[in-house]
Amino acid sequence: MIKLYKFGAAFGLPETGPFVLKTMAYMRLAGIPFEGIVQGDPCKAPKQKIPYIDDDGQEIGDSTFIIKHLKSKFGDPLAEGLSAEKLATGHAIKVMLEERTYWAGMIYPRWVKTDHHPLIADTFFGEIPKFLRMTIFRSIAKGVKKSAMGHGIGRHTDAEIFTLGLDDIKTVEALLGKKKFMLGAKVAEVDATVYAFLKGMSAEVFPTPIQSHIRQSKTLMAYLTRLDEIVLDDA
Ligand SMILES: N[C@@H](CCC(=O)N[C@@H](CS)C(=O)NCC(=O)O)C(=O)O
Repeated sequence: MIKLYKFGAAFGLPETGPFVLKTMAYMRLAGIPFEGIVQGDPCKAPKQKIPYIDDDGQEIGDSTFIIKHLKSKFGDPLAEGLSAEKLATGHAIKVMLEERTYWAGMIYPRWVKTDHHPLIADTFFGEIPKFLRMTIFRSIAKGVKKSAMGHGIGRHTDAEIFTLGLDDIKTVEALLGKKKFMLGAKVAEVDATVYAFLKGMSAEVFPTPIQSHIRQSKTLMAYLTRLDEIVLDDA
């Protein structure tokens, strides 16, 4: 059975890593069995990022390349019946959420802003003695802040960052409209990404303008409930 290496549940979420939750969601939506293993040390991962999988001794890192591997092995049932235009729409939504909204809605409020540092440090580095924990955590957070500057998101003001993130979330909300799933009545690959990122950004313990928009949106919350029913169990 495929092993999926993940961070694990925390912050009231079934999984803290949005790219892990995306991969878990994809496998559930596509009906691919897997075993989830809590192993959140990026140093052990082939690309030094979580998630990665072990498929019969072959290690593959990066959620997008994992999904490409799964599609080449098991086929692509989630694309059946979808036009090239629909699939392209799904791709554009996926890239927006993974490459921009992630930085505005998750990396910036959790790692660049300092409000939640003690909670994150205690959650991820609880095994480090308390007197050392915040020092080690701050040096990791400094590296993440540098990445946010490199990405570009870290160069904007707080208000600008949340404006960018809200633009993205409102785009997802408008594209979903009254449909059951992002591309229509049938669940598609893009729903794995949309589900994972909306779920992560809606976490109660990390209040942001983006979080409050998601939580107040009947459309988005009903969508999350629909996906929860398919995606969640005890993996
Ligand atoms: N493009 C990667 C992104 C994965 C990613 O950014 N993982 C983060 C956690 S959300 C990580 O492992 N960070 C640890 C690090 O950078 O050291 C994917 O799609 O899997």
